[in-house]
Amino acid sequence: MDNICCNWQIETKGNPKNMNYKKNILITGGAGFIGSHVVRLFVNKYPEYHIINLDKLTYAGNLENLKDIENQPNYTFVKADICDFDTIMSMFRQYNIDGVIHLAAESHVDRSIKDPFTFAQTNVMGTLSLLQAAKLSWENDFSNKLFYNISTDEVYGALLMDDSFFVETTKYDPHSPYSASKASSDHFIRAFHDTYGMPTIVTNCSNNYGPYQFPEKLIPLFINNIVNNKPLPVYGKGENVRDWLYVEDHARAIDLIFHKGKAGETYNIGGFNEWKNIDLIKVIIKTVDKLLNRPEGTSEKLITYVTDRAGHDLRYAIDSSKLKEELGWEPSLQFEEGIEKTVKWHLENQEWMENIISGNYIFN
Ligand code: NAD
Ligand code: TDX
Repeated sequence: MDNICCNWQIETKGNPKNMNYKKNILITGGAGFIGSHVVRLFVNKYPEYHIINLDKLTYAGNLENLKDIENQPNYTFVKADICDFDTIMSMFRQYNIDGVIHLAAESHVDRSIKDPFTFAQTNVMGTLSLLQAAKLSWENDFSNKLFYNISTDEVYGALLMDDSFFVETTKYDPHSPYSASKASSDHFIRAFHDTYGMPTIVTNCSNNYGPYQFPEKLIPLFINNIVNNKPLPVYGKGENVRDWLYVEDHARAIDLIFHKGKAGETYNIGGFNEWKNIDLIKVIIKTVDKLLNRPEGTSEKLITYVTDRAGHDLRYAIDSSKLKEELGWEPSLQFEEGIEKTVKWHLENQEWMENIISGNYIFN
């Protein structure tokens, strides 16, 4: 297969020791929000594994997210594009990869509405490039191998305002270019399982929040705007419902599923934690005002209703009973606790946000 897109100069950082690691795990998108939590968890918890974090460092990739583990001996960073098939092939060979946890993606719905092409390129063609490289490197001997794709609840479409949930068998019905591209990548994962027998797992998770989330997403954007007394752009009437999960709970689920999940299966991940946007925004306002010693309700005046997102899905709600019943996973944090932790982290790490806003965060 020819390179799907341009050649990418491979740059590595870290300590690729020639040790006999028990597993060599490729984590893609590890410099992003969720990926950085997954990399941190695996590097710290499994010194017997070599963790190779492959990331292109798009606007959303930030190596500051991983400062605390970058010098660990079992960690290697590789700057590369998942669409660059030749580079990915040589990575698989060089590091003898036996497990993939694939998070690299274009992840923001609003950007997908403006630029769907990039989403198809990275999320569909990039995933295919990784799958094909894994298949060829593993030479159709898939014993002790796993390709694990991190997906989203948005592939299932939108729910009504009733008591329905997305379950693992819900038919895919994506509406945004983002969710269409993620649905397509999930289909390719399952096609490689069904056609070639590759051991694959797909998990579909609800909205994540927590430290290191890029401030284009609702929660970090609004925390930063409240701190700086800037308007809070609420799409439509603020009536849309999202189901929120603290990012470290997602990372714990990924760890569990990577080790105990069954190949060929799909697992939904979510905390049964639905919030109407406007109610969630009021919780954020209350928490930031409290922690900044402002009188309660001070920042409510910042709420500004703006034109709705095109094709805005009304409601998402994940039923994660399968994961609880089969593997025993449950979220550890109550929502108010998670929001308070997230706001505190932002107040204590304002430099992280300032570096993003000033553009000083890009790796070079
Ligand atoms: P993010 O945008 O914060 O991070 C994405 C990372 O992928 C960045 O580090 C970026 O540099 C990297 N990347 C992008 N294009 C690349 C390419 N071509 N080659 C290599 N690296 C590339 O995203 P996130 O919110 O951390 O989401 C991670 C994954 O989890 C995505 O697949 C997303 O669809 C999925 N997901 C996210 C959520 C959520 O609420 N954020 C929920 C469910 C599933
Ligand atoms: O400024 C805003 N105003 C607003 O009202 C923004 C950025 C968002 N919103 C609304 C849109 C959504 O209903 O808030 C809700 C959450 O929006 P986002 O943070 O953009 O998340 P969402 O579109 O729900 O998608 C997220 O969760 C699922 C992630 O970005 C995806 O990567 C993940 O798959």
